[in-house]
Amino acid sequence: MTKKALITGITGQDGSYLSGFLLEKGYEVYGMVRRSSVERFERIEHIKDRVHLVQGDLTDQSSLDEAVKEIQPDEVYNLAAQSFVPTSWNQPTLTGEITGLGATRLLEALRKLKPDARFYQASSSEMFGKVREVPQTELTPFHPRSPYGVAKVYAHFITVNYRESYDMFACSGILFNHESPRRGLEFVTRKITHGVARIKLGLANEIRLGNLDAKRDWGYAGDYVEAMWLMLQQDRPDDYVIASGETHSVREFVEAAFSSAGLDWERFVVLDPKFVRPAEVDLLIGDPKKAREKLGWSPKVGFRDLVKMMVEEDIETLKNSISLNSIVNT
Ligand code: NAP
Ligand code: G4F
Repeated sequence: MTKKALITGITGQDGSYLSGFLLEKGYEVYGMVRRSSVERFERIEHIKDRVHLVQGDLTDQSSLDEAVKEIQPDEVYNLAAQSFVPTSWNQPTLTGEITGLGATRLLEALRKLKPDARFYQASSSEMFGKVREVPQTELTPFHPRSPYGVAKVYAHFITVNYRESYDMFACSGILFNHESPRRGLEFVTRKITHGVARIKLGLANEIRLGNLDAKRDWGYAGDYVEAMWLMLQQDRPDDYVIASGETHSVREFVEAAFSSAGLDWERFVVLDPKFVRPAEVDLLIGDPKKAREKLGWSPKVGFRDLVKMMVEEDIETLKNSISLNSIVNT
């Protein structure tokens, strides 16, 4: 029988890749979307006709109950969140409501209305924050450094708790940073690659950035959604670190992005204290050993190829929109 998957956050980066992946596997895909005065479906435009969109919001229990009751999903992927770390200092309680308590609301809906559904929680390497060991594993203690990280720790442990209290098939994927041409423009990787594309095409002459020394373990989002699915296909629910096992500084990302467009980054990057955070996560590097051994998962796209893919696609997309505009204006 065709399996049904419900994805919260389907309009986000990961939601768009996961829905494409599950459609390829033959799933009937349901995606939760929030009401908005303008539709923001660009990331799922190519599959919009093949997925069922249901209105709902992680801050609203009744919409979650209704969705679960109606759909009766076999698998639920909770990807929705206020996911931008700097915003979590400006909107700490909203971040807690969505990113933290949202997970409990969804788990409650499942406990009451579809307790045998398999549940995936989008946990984050931000939970490690001020890291207690290098590299970070499933057993490394958490020390979050932002309201976002704190909310993710809560959501992580409520997932563990529902597994232990109610015997639910609930898993957390502790995913390290993963990027793609569909990444939001506010995150540093896409801010850089989009900025490089604008500079290359003569549309800008600088990129303003904060801390270039921060190090992240960056992978490709298209690879990481497979790991989410694999977790829900196991005999037992468990938590897994999903990472590349390599770390690079923001400065290295900048150098690689400018050099893949044939540009010298030092002529264009301006340091701006506005983008420095009140508390920084200095170094993230994950150990994906458990995922490799138990899920048979490993990433396919490496750091340099990821940067190149993002720069090339940003240049291509901008070029196309410039020529489209010039046709419209003639
Ligand atoms: P994203 O692009 O920011 O997408 C977030 C999604 O959540 C969007 O679809 C957004 O909808 C939705 N959303 C926000 N508030 C909501 C609410 N109140 N109710 C329902 N939906 C809501 O994030 P992403 O990069 O795809 O990440 C997916 C998940 O993985 C997030 O939980 C993130 O925190 C986590 N994570 C990401 C990474 C990473 O490196 N990307 C690493 C670890 C963990 P709108 O389109 O309407 O805004
Ligand atoms: O790209 P970022 O904003 O991602 P961050 O904070 O690591 O969070 C992302 O990954 C997490 C997984 O670890 C997810 F849970 C979370 O939802 C999100 O997807 O910033 C990366 C680094 C930071 O150290 C930041 O200080 O880049 C540094 N940075 C330097 N200049 C900047 C900038 N970040 C942004 N966004 N903008 C800058 O101008």
